[in-house]
Amino acid sequence: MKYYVGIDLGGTNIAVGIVDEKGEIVAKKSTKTLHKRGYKAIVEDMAKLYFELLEETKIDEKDVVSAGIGSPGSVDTKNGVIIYANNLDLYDTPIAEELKKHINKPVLVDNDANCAAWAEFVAGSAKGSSVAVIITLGTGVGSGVIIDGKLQGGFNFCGGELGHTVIDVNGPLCTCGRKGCFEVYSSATGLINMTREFAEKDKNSKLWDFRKEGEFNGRTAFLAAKEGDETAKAVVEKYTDYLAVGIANIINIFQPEIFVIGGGVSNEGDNLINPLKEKVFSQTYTNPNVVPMCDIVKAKLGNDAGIIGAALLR
Ligand code: BMX
Ligand code: ZN
Repeated sequence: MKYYVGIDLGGTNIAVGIVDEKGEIVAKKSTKTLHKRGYKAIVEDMAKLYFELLEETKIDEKDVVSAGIGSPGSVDTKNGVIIYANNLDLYDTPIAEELKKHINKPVLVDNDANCAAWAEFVAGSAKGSSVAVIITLGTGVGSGVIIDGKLQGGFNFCGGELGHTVIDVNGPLCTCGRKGCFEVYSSATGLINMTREFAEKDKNSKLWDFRKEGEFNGRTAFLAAKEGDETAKAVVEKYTDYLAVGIANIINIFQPEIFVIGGGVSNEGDNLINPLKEKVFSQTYTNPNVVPMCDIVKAKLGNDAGIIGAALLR
């Protein structure tokens, strides 16, 4: 059996996993990113976790073929360099070269959402499709576009950032500098902001009561809506409306065979996806009664997609 190392470099955690030929995680470990310490210390921790995993699984290092890293931001996949990841303070960072100093294997690097998309394409919900789009609803809205078996990054590796297409020109400022990006509304962060905004205006609502230790999270509105709270239902409705606009825009551009939704918010499952589908298909340029249309589905690999996709990068 051959093995591959997958590393998911996030704003909060670094997760390292050993993945087998079938795309299944054999073992994984994580530690805090603490990005202020710089990339060399971060990479040292990646290697440390890898060697601990080898030890624990008794996998022979000779059977490990390659390693892959998924990072937020723009990645020069040809040279294994993080061009720009503002949330990690990384610019022009030769991360593949650095990891190779510790792990003497080929190291590939790609954007985090591209890795998740690749995992879904190779071993998850988008398996076998000709054109697939995957979005992740997490801290941001990440995305990966796969056409004829290839991730699309544009000529300068910075393409396919669907989270930074504008939905409202007068909307709130996005971290990318534009106003009203898809990410501002449809990320888990956007959902939490929306939840807080509605709840603060209606402190008699269940939505307000459903705070956990004074905080809202990505589940609060959905949970309170299930209990029949009108303010919470309004949040879910507004959130789904914006999400549907963003998805319909993407479908109009790519007409993917399959559209996969991942990231924390996708855990709502049918509760989110069924009403969403209705809203999306009422807006796409054509509809399922005229031509075959893509299906919109939940990501299959959940949180592990980042590790699996990074491990399976080729
Ligand atoms: C942002 C952008 C994307 C990333 C996405 C999801 C940066 C640093 N990040 O849109 O490259 O894929 O967030 O990131 O520019 P996550 O943190 O939600 O996984
Ligand atoms: Zn943006």
